[in-house]
This record gives sequence, structure tokens and C-alpha cells, in this order.
Amino acid sequence: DLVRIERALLSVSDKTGLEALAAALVAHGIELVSTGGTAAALRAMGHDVRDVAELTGSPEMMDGRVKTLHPRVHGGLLGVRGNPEHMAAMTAHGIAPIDLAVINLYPFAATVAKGAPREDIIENIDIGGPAMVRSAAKNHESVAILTDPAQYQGLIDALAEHAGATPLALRRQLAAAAYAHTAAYDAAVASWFAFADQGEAFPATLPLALTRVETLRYGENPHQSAALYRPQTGASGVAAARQLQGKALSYNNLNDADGALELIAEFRDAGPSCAIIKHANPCGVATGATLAAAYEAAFQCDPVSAFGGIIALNAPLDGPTARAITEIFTEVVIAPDADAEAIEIFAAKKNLRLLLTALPDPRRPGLALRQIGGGMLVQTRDNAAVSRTDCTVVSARAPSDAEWADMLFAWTVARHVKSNAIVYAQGGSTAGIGAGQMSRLDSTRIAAQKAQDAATRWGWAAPRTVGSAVASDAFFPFADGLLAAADAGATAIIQPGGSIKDAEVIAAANERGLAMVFTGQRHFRH
Ligand code: 93A
Repeated sequence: DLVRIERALLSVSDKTGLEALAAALVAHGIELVSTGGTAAALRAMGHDVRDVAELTGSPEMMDGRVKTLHPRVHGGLLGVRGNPEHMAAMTAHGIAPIDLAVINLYPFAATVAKGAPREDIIENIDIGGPAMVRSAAKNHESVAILTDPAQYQGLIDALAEHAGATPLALRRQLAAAAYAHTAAYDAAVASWFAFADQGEAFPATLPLALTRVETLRYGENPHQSAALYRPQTGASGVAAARQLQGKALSYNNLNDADGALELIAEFRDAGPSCAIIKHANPCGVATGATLAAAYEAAFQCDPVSAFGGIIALNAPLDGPTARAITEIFTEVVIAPDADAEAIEIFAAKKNLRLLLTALPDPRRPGLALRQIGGGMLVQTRDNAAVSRTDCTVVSARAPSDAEWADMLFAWTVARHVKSNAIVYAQGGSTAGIGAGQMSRLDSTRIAAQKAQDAATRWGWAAPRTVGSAVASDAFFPFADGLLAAADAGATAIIQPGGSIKDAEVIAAANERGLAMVFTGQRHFRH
């Protein structure tokens, strides 16, 4: 299964690594054939190269749109060696076998990413390159195909080991990579057409071009395996964060860090803020005069859950905050940046991962995908927000300014809590969070219980739910949840409204002297 390489066709936009590869090919006496730019680069390195135009007897034409689309190229790549008919056709039409193709494609994604005009983007759709990649890969029984400079060294080593030949196992592996490469390339093109050019929210076929970043130690559980993928360009968020220290991130770390970053991004324009996440739900969120104060306030909300949590910050991690964080065990800290003092403090905690990445725009558009049995559910991401002016006061008593601030803070956090979500907040900090219950009443009670636990733990005279505002991610279907919040000491309620029992719920609020506003917007999150 060894095939000796006699002739190689090189046509590469990215000339990285070309020099070492060409030198190895020439050293094995391999003939080089190339397209214009690649041939020029090889000649500049001092190599003899045949122009593809000479091989085809047809010049490169139409601004290079047609240069390798020719039977002498595709016949040389596709002809089955040892098949008498194929060999006869090759002889009859002057087709010489090509045993190695080195192709990398016009930089389509990079052209889109740099904001090039439409004509440039279209011109960077490579046609001849993918055709050759697919021809060579199909004929991997005889032909080797390289599509990425990262593969060059493997081929150089194989040629050295096998006296200028390639083994079948390598050719098969390269063929698999080649089709993955053209599939991702076409997905990027299709994606640009669908989303950018045609402005479609939901194209008939979903073009996904995701590249594996790394395999992870394991998945959600140790018996599951897992990997991280991200788009080829425009990578942002947790998948593109820079890890400064700590052991490798796990699947759950990445999932929680994502939730933490999305939540803290809501506080981009607020003062120093901190969110602590556990099992994809916040267990404490706060703003403060300093970042360390914000962390302390967030931690106080539910110190038991915060143990082993994921912390997101909206400002560069500083020394005092780093010192406070290292007092307990934390899995991951994610922040826009970190100063030298903080980095030094963290360095002593070998297992603590520190991730740095810019805060994303919480209002950005995008799609959210979820796998279900046999398919995918796709929706636009929940990028909505409400301000004071979007809300309608429905209670007899209007909220005070402090209550407005607490309500909007609680509402912002509630949108990042799994439904049914109930969040009590006071003075720029969560007082109690109830997440993921099947009954809204249970979430309301659990959040109040957490606040009571915190008060007991810290020796406070009363839980911070007393005098708080409470947010509910969806309407109260009955008055019972609202009454439970009132019993816990909440004085203001923010919720979407829209229940057929709204009148009953409003009457209960008025009876207990609560201020209540409707947002008109629901934020389920599952
Ligand atoms: O415009 S093309 O789609 N038409 C072709 O026939 C063709 N053949 C190779 N682009 C084509 N290529 C691409 O040219 C290769 O995929 C490679 O990216 C690039 C190399 O051109 P040069 O050697 O002139 O730099």
C-alpha cells in the first residue's frame, strides 16, 4: 500500500511551510507542478517548477477563475492506477498521473472577517481548489492530499521513512481531513450567503462550519467523552477565551463559564460587578463600590453554593478581589483582564483556571441551537432587555426609585436563571435565587429560604429579602407565589403579567401594599 510520489501539484494561497515541504519533495526527486503564484514562490526558492498552464496546454484565464479545471489536472488526480481503461484514457489524452496534491483554498472566511466588499468576497470563493481537493481525496488509494500546512511535517516524515512513498493509512487519514475541509469551506460560503447576503434568519439548510478546538477530558459526566468546537472565524466568548493558568477546562466548566460571562455582560456599563455560577445557575450576583466588594456581596448571597463555583467579573481582576476569591475553592474565574498582582496571587492556586476575554454585547443578535431527538431546535437568542420606561405600573402604589433599581437588577439576573426563576434583590445585590423548579411557588419559597440561610450564616438580624424587590421570569399564575414573596418581606414585584388571573394577583399586591410592574416580556430559560 505504499505509493511512490513522482509528481506533485501545489496550489496554495497560504504559503506557510511551503519552503520546507518543497525542499523535501525535491530531495526525493519529485516533479513540481504549480499555479501562477505558487510557481513564482517556488521559483523564488530556487526550485524547478512546471506551470500548470504548460501541463494543460491552456492558459490561466478569467482572472484565474479557470486555471486547474482541466482533464489533464483532474484526470491526473482521478485516474485509477492499474485500471486498464483509465490508464489507456490517460495515455490517449496525454494525462500524467499526479500522486500528491498540496492545496489550500482562497481565504474566504478571512475575507469576510476583514469586512471586504461583496465583489472581493465572491472572488474569494475557490472553485478549482476544492475540486482538486475532492478529486485527490476520492482517489486516495493512489493520491495523497494536503490541505493544511499543519499536515506538511507528517508527510515529510512519511517520505523520509518510506523512500519518497506514502502509506495507505496516511492517505486515508488525509482524505478524511480533506473532505472535512471542503465541507467546512462550503458551509462558510453557504452561511455567508444565507445570513449576511440574503439576511435569512432561518435558512432552508442550516450551514454550520465548526472546527474542533480541542477534545475535553470528559463530558458532562466522566463516562461521556466530549470536545469543544467553534466557528473558523469571528470566534468570541468563552470558546475563544485565553486561559492564563490552571488545569484543562472541563465540559461543565465551559458551560458554566459561558453562563457566567453572558450574565456579567449585562453589567457591562454598570460599576464593578460579579456573578457566581453553579450548575449553570447564578447563586450570587452583585455590584459594589469596588470589585472586591462586589465579589463579597455576591458571595454572601449563597456561600454554600458558591463553593467550587465559576466567577465572572465585568472589570479587570485586581489584587484585593483575587485575594478574596482564593479564600475558598473556586473552579474558574473569567474576566476581561487581570493585573499583575492578581496574576501573582492566583499563581499559587495551581488548579484555579483564569480565563480572559472581552465581554460580549448582550444585545447582539444570533441563533441559539438545542439538540432534540432526531433534530435541532433553532431560535433567535434571547437578547431582549427592559428599561423602566418599558414597564407598566399596575399596583395602586408606585415603586420608589430604590425599588425600581432593585426590580430592574433582579429582572436582569432572573433572565439568566433557569425557569421557573425567582430572584430577590436589594441594594445592587441578589438576596435569594430560586431556580429550575416546576412550580413558581416552590422557586419563590426556595429563594426566600436561601436568603434566610444566608442571614443565619452571617448573623444578620433579618434576611435580605426584607425590603427587597422580587423578579419572576414569567407571570404568577395565581396569587400564592406573590403572597409567599410578600411573606418573605419583598415590597416590590417585577413580572411579565398576562395571566388570566392578573386581576387577582394585582388585588393581592394592593392588599399587601406591594408595588408591582409588568414588563410585558417573558424570559423562560430551560
Ligand atoms: O479561481 S479558482 O477557483 N480556479 C481554479 O481553476 C483554481 N485552481 C487553483 N482558484 C483556483 N485555485 C486556487 O488558487 C487554489 O485553491 C489556491 O488557493 C490558489 C493558488 O493560486 P496561486 O498559485 O496563483 O497563488
